[in-house]
Amino acid sequence: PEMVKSRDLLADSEGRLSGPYDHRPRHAQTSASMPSAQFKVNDLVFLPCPEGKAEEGPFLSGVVCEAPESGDLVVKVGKAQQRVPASNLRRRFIRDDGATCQDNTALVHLNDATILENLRARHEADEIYTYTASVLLAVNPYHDVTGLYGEAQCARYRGKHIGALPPHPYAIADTAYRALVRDRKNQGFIISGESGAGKTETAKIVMEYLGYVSGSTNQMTAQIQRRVLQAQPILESFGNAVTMRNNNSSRFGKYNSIFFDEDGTLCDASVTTYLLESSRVVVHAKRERTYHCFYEMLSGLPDEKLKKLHLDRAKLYLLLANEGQASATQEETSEEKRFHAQFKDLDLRNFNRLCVALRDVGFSEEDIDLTFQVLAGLVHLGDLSGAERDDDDESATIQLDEETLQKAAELLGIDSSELGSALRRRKVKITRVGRESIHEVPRTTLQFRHALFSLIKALYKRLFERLVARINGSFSELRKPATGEEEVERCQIGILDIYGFERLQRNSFEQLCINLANERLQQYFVENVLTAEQNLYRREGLPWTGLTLPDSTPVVTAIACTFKTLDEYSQQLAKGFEKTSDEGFCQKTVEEAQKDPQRKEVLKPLKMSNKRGSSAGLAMNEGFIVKHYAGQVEYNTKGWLDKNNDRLLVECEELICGSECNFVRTLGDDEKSKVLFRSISKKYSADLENLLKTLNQCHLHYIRCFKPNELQKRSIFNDNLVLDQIVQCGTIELVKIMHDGYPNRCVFDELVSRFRGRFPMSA
Ligand code: AD9
Ligand code: MG
Repeated sequence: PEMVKSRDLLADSEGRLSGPYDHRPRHAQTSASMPSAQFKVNDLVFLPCPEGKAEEGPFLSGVVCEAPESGDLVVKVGKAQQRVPASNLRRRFIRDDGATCQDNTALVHLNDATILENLRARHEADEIYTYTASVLLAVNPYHDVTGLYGEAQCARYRGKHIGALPPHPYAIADTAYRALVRDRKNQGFIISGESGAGKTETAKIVMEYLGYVSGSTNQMTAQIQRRVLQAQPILESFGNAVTMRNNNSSRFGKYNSIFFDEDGTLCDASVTTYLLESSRVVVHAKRERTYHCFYEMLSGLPDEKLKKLHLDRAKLYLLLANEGQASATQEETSEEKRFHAQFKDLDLRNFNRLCVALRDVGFSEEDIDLTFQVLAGLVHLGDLSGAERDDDDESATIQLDEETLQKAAELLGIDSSELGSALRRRKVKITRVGRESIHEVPRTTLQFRHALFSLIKALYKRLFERLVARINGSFSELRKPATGEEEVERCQIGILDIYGFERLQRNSFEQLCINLANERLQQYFVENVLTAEQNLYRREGLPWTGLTLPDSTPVVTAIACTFKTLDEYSQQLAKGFEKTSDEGFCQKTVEEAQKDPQRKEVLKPLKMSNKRGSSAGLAMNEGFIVKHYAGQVEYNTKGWLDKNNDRLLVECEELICGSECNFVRTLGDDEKSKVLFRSISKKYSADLENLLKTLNQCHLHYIRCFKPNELQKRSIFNDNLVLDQIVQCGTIELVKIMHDGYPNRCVFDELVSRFRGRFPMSA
């Protein structure tokens, strides 16, 4: 009856939305001035939970008992009564049949509390999907919801209008597919949400539907379809890992493109990946793991193959254990083993899944063996990492375990003495009286570990890239041979599944890159959905007060400037300038940012919380703070100058390029020009801009994933956690614009021709 048009949203009386950086208490932030006269006795309301009781959730529900003309209202919450200013209240509505809303914009009272209540009730009933106008919200169920997916469901959704059936990614995928066939326009899916929210699963669900709907009309399409789906487990084995927040966390971004010819038949596919977190291969936090493939290999390879690779199923290899295992106590080691034991069965299952997938994508048995051989080589290399030397004795070299060295060298096809000497000594150019000579100097323990880790990281990263290239090659080898005629015009549906926003205990270069991507996508969403919608209203001369939307530009600029400074410093380090340091880079970044009025608002020096340093124990020149749309993150800049350089130490590169094993040799980077520095941040930023350019040519569909709890458990819905995600991702603004806006639109000429003569027209 009384459709309250989202006046009670985040916006204040002038339609201004509180920005994402506003850290006032949430109830102040989300309140709207609403005269108390608007409430009547017996109205159902939500009120903010009092400070200090946050664990009960952000809102309490109550009933208005007294509603005076002016002044506070009296609200009954449970048995108690309390006085509350009207501006703190949100309206609540319970339908007689208790039904939830499939589309948030249809809620009778539209505010953060009712959206939350709707999502919660739907999650409880395993109705995990909810629309918000054209955007699909998905709350991770953390269990397999029976009957939700599969061919029978695909068939149900085929050709139906959005809204005809319960919300589902199939429905959006069907809309996208039909639009592609009808309009011959590229379509894109942006799937976002924080780590563990369900992006990767949702991306697979979308791809499953697209495979289904585009038919397996002939053997080629059926095979491409299978390869698209089978590429996913391969990428997950090599690019996903157990983290604190998600047991299957993607540590790279990916954009899957599926191509269709004129009649909508699947005809090709490709996958682009972004910045694999290569540091995870050599270090990972406690209660986390390195990439799945290592554990899967150890669980799944038959005994005789393991023996050939000199691997022992029961051994806790250093690369597979958390940092510090080299010097761990027995107790720590058994705790670590217990932690790993819980994944044994899953690893075994996934090993088999991986092997099937590799074969399906066209890997020969030899290719598969070689892949595991390289992985095993890395495991043995990793076991050298505990080696040390007497750093007081300048002529001493690292004490490497010969047997381990041999195993690693053999598997990688490298001469073991060459491997040993590259790890033990570095080459130094010395110029004396105009003459240059190369000397070999023993590496310190620190330098040795750096050389070893860079070698392992580079090999793994290139192996991953090689797999991606092979997967892409496997699509093109299926394509019809060119007939000499012009290539048929084809359109694509792209599916973006990128790592979610991250705020860890310790945030490094990788997190800044990940968060930049999220920042850019959020900006894109604001510009292309929210701003575009408002601009349209203005252009059409519709009455619309407008909302002030969050603006990511200052953060994006601040990060771009940070990367520029980082490049300068990384370059200097690569050239061997003694004085270049991570600290110097950090200091310069902060100083530069403080000179710019906009940047200084979003990039700040660390706050010293005590004498020892910042909250993470860092000194001033060891990090900085960035205020992202999704919250404030403290970055630790240790090691960034090196992390930003894609070039491997010359000595190590020579080893790879000189390998006797063909496969390993092709992982070498024999760039003849002796450039010492190749910027990772520059490549990443360029990749990101290219991605956005591609997206720009697509009609976009958004799916927002939500994580209901931090425990990765079913049936738990943490209101505070979900509300934070709703607020951060701009859902509130979206709902407001879509709800107050004009959902049905039609071109003027069409309107006239459709309705001409039906209504008496004046003038
Ligand atoms: V990360 O940014 O890569 O760390 P994602 O990709 O957002 O993250 P993911 O898709 O990996 O999260 O989901 C995490 C886990 O939630 C999965 O491993 C499943 O166990 C669970 N999940 C997610 N979506 C569904 C679903 N639709 N049905 C059942 C699901 N389980
Ligand atoms: Mg993922």
